This record gives sequence, structure tokens and C-alpha cells, in this order.
Amino acid sequence: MDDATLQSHLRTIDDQGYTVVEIEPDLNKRLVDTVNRLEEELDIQPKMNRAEGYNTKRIYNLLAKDPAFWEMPAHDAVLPVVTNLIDRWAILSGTTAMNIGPGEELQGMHTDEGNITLPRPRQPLMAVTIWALSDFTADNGATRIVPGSHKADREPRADEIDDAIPAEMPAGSVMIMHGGMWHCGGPNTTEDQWRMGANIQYCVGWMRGQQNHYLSLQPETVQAMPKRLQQLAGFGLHKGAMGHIDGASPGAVVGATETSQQAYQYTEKRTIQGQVSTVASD
Ligand SMILES: O=C(O)CCC(=O)C(=O)O
Repeated sequence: MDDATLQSHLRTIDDQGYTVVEIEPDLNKRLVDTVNRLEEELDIQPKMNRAEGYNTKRIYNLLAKDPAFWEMPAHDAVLPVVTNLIDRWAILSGTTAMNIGPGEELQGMHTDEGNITLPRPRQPLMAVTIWALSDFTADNGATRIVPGSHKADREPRADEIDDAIPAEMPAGSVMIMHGGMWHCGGPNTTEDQWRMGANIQYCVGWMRGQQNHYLSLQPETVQAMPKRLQQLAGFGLHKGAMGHIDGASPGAVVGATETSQQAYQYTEKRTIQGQVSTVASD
């Protein structure tokens, strides 16, 4: 992404709380096919609560489910906007497919930063990317958003929907939102349409994510991932220091060489004999 495009997306997010980018149709098709197949294979059923839906099929921990999803978190139309919005050390908070079925009710209005008790408005600690894998329409459950709500000083009430608009967008669109943006899944009033979406959600690297990648991803799965994805899944160290195990990165512990590192390597090193050397950070 060129710098002018990036800056334009960042200004749009600053102004209205969200922006929209596009991904390749063939990638979108692969993702749709994979979600459809997994729903069958894993016999995914609605969770039957208001937050997760009464006729919505959700698949969590997508990276562990199929490598097709590995193309999402570091996508070059998405990740530069995310890292410039929150932090270049951002990690994944969650990866979820949300397929909203006919008859689904409006989800409660919320932000994905609802568990963070720091005063608002402030810089986002999370970025939420909603991928429209099918067309999102007002009728089939397009995400409801309140433009400008990232500047609010509080979390919304669940029923606070008067200023909400449907984020209508064609399949292959990705909406990138400030973590303080008020939003929720829309009601699906159609007879027979499923609204297939996915949420690839990021947070600052020092925060606890919504989903746990350390336990959901097998070591051999992490080893097979590209380095950037390993880092996003939290297998590097935050700023070369946070998240170590006896001084080693999580990547080192699971045998993922790309993210194998020792903590504090960026600081001055000395041998017992007093020789001094420094090692670059990262
Ligand atoms: O499905 C959507 O459009 C949004 C869902 C959502 O915001 C959530 O589950 O937290």
C-alpha cells in the first residue's frame, strides 16, 4: 500500500471510526469455501445466547482450523492500516467467522474494547476488521455501526441503536474499525440468505487477546506459518522483552525458528571477560 493511500485510510478512521478496503475475489472465494466446508465438518451450531446469536454459526480460532485463513491477518491491504492505527507490535486478539442466518436478531451494541476500563475517548488499543465474505446488506445482517462513535466517552448500551447504519458492502470488502467504534451484528430479516463474515481482531502487544493462540495452535502449525503470522499470533516477544519463558520467546519454545529469540537481546551484552557487543532489536 502506498503512503498516500495509507494516510487517507488513517484520516478516514480518525474522522468516522472506520474505513473500507478490498481483497482479491479469488481469496474471498477460498475463504467462503473453507468456512462452508468447516461448518459441515465440525457440525457448527449456533451458541444460543444474545452475544453469539441464536441463528449464527461462529467458528473461533480460525488459524488453527485451516491454513486458508492464514492469508487474512497479514494481508497487505489490511495490516498496514492496522499497525499504523494501533501499534507496529500489534498481535491478533481473535479470528472468528460469523455466519448470520435468516431470522437472527440484532446483536447488542458494543465495542470490542468493552473490557478495557481506561478513560475514553483515547487512542485505540484494538483494531477490528470485519471481512464481508458474502454481500452485506441491510436485510441480511450487515454489521450495524455508529459513525463517529469512536470519539464517545463511554461504552454504548446494548439497545442504543438509533444512530446506527448498516455497513452495506459487497463481498470481498474489509471494514477496518477503531477499537472504540460502536457496532453490532445486524438482524437478518431474509427468508433464506446467510450473511457470511469474519472478524480478524488485533490488539496492542502488551494486552491479553480475546482468544488464546498459545493453546489453540499446535507447535507444528506454528512452525509452518510465515514469520509475520507467527509474530501476529504472539510467538515473538513484545518489543524484544515481554512474553518470554525463561528468557525465550514462545516461538523458541514451540520450535518455530523464525520467531526464536532471547529476551533483551537489544541491550548491551558483555562477556565474563568484559567484552562488549550489541545486537539489533526485533
Ligand atoms: O457479525 C458482525 O457483523 C459483528 C459481530 C460482532 O461485533 C461481535 O460478535 O462482537
